[in-house]
Amino acid sequence: MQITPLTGAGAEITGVDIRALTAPQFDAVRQAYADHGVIFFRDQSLSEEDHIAFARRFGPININRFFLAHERYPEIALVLKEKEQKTNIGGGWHTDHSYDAEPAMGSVLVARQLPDEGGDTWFASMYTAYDTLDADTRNEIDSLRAVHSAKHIFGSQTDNFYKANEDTGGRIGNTAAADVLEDVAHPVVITHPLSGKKALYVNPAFTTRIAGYSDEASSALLMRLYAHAMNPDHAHRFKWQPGSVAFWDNRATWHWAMNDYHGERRLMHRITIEGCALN
Ligand SMILES: O=C(O)CCC(=O)C(=O)O
Ligand SMILES: [Fe+2]
Repeated sequence: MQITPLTGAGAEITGVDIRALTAPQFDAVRQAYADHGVIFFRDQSLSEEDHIAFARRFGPININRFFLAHERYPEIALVLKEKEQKTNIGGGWHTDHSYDAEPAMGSVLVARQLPDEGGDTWFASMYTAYDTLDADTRNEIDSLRAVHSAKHIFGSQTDNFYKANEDTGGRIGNTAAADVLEDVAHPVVITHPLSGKKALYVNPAFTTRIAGYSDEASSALLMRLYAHAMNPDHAHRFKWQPGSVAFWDNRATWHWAMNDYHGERRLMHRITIEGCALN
């Protein structure tokens, strides 16, 4: 088994069948995941059961409240864009689940049907984003907290790339679940629960404000942090192939699913693993 760091973010793990990881291989995979924030595998052949079994080795599975589920396996959420649909899921920089008090650890995404060209996913390292901030900004944000919400993204009153309208074909199964979610606050800089490294933990989709700042100061700081975190030097563009698997950590990375394959169908199976409160 070989672990190769990639440009920008993440690492590729080769020479391994993730259906049959030995205990030492599993430990090495988990360490690579903690160190790099996202890991990629190629040429895997996972059935739905294999996918579930791999995810379960990392923790309990989070059943998604908003996305459509696989018809036989409720643990698997469908990340689907049909031929005739124009918007996709995740088409902007974000990290999943920051609107929860205990945000999910991450997701294992398996490619099931890919367009001939396009449909890549970008991942950005929030370890690198934090480490490369100037010292004054790091000092300013080290003790701040930010508020996160899902209402404006998944709720019934939204109008954005996730919306369950005729175009998205009701991909978001349950907007009412988002309407009743309480907003939560997390530190702007977290100590990552697996690696112990510091990571920037705000994101353009779900973070609504810096706690205790005026609207103006809050937007100014968030815009500055986002502009820095979006630097392509901190990101890796992953090109999917049949058999590709990506496993990202929501606390150490952002991701962005490109929407450049209109007229073709793309189907991914996603399993999300529970996380913990962040400090
Ligand atoms: O389709 C993808 O590549 C990722 C979509 C996304 O944002 C997610 O599954 O959380
Ligand atoms: Fe996502």
